Amino acid sequence: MTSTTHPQQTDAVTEHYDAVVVGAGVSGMYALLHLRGMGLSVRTYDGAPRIGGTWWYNRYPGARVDGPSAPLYGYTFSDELVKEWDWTETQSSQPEVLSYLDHFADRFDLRRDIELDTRVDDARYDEATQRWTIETGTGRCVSAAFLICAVGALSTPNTPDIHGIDDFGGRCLHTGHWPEEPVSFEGKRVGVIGTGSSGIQVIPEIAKEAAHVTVFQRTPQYTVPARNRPLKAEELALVRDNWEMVKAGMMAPPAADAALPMAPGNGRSPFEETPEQRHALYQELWEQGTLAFVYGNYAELLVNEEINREVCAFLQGKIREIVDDPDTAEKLIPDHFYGTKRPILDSGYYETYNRDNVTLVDLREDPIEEMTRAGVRTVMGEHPIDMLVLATGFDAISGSMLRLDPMGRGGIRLKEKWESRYHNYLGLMISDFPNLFMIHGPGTPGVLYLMPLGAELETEWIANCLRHMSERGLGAVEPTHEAELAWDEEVSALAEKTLFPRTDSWYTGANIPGKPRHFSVHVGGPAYFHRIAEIAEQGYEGFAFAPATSVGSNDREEDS
Ligand code: NA7
Repeated sequence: MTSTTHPQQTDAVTEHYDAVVVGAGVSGMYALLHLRGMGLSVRTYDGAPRIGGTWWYNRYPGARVDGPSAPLYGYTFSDELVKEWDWTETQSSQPEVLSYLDHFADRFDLRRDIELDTRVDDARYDEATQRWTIETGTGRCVSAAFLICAVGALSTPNTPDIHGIDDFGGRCLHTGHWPEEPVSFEGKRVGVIGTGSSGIQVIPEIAKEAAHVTVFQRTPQYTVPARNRPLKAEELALVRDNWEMVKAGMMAPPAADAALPMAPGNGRSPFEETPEQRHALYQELWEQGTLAFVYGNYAELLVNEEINREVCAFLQGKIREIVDDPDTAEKLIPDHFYGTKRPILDSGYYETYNRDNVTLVDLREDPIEEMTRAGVRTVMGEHPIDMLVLATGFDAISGSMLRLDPMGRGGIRLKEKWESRYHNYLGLMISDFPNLFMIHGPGTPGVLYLMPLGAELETEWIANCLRHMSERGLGAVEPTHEAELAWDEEVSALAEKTLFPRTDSWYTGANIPGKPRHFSVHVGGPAYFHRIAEIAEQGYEGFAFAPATSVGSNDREEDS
């Protein structure tokens, strides 16, 4: 399937592919399957020892899908796959998602084109050959006409710069890079920093085992019961029997005049209901648990301050009701708009603070000064611990692309290009970086949509673009600067209709010191996919294509 060496390329380049995919997680594996299915030669590299991407690395106790779960968190393209994989719980656990991805890789014979333990260290575009040169940490140097970056929106762990952290004498673990072997907390005093989705999932699990848990909280969070339970056979059967309809529902955009462009809400107007009726709805959704608390709520939830504040007050009431100690309860009360940080689902999080072996330190009134050999020193005193768990999240959405830091035309590095803004078009391409495609990059709905389905749809768009080029003898594509600016405005204008940009969160980059504050998620959900299809149908408006140069022409028919 691979082509012969191009004379212009250095001798160091040993193999040539039509496409190199960086990342063997949910997106990268689908890209490999789909592009290979078109007859292209594809190689996939991943630095991890196993496939799965974020589902491999985030193996901490309690890790589960935090969005609409089984069977919606899964690939949709194969009816057989939907029929043969029996999800067992309503909120799939990390081990189950990883097994599913293993099954996917085996069933579609993906492993022969995936190199594991192989991190891509560098990627450079050569304008003369219209090809990318890719170097790996294992000393490989290959070339590809197209570079597909499936590097993950939540894959670059954020490790806080705490003075003395390297001097800590105990074990330090990060939820986003959890060790492969089981970790025992038995008899240990454990410190946990971070109370986002990962912290809220892991803290109750550690508390069941450890001698003591001290939670260091910078920002309190709202969380709603996951109400995880075994999935009933008849529930799975219902989805399978109505799969076409279910799938259509996953892709259907809300009406153009919907309050929230990303989700239809429950179809009721909060302004036509009494406060008692609204409260009854919140209570009903709380009892139901899951993300129904967002998607079954009023569509105004994420756009209207008044409604959002009412929902916050309801949730604050729940915290005060659940947590026995009033001081601890007050420390746990958040003050941001509900849903503008990632909505969290938990299994007994607030209840955990009623245990004798759990203490909460509010870092807003008692900040960390430093780590010592024996623990964490805050302004008010020392907290002795044996182990430290960092549940401090990720340099999200743009972080993994910046870590890859490809070099585009004229030697420009992505870090330079994205210094103050994540310039891109459709979230899929970047000007000055021809033939480089991103999946779940900034500017896509990524983390606010069903990620496996989003990866399928983005890959299919990319594949159609490659087909368009192949049929016309084109060798390079990139967006225009003007199209990028217009896209940035379009994405920002949509976000401005919501409360999202008003909260400091990893969506806005506010969790990483020095990162430009920029809400870079497309909040249109399914509408985004209709928009990018429309642009393709209109002849790829906003993209500039170049004919294939003779030296760079990699003539896919000949290569394949
Ligand atoms: P998150 O949601 O970014 O949470 C990280 C937490 O760590 C959050 O509470 C942060 O507080 C806290 N944090 C980060 N840096 C520090 C420092 N320096 N000191 C104290 N506390 C800190 O990451 P998760 O891994 O929980 O979840 C990420 C997504 O992955 C999740 O939404 C799922 O979709 C999967 P902050 O709020 O920034 O003040």
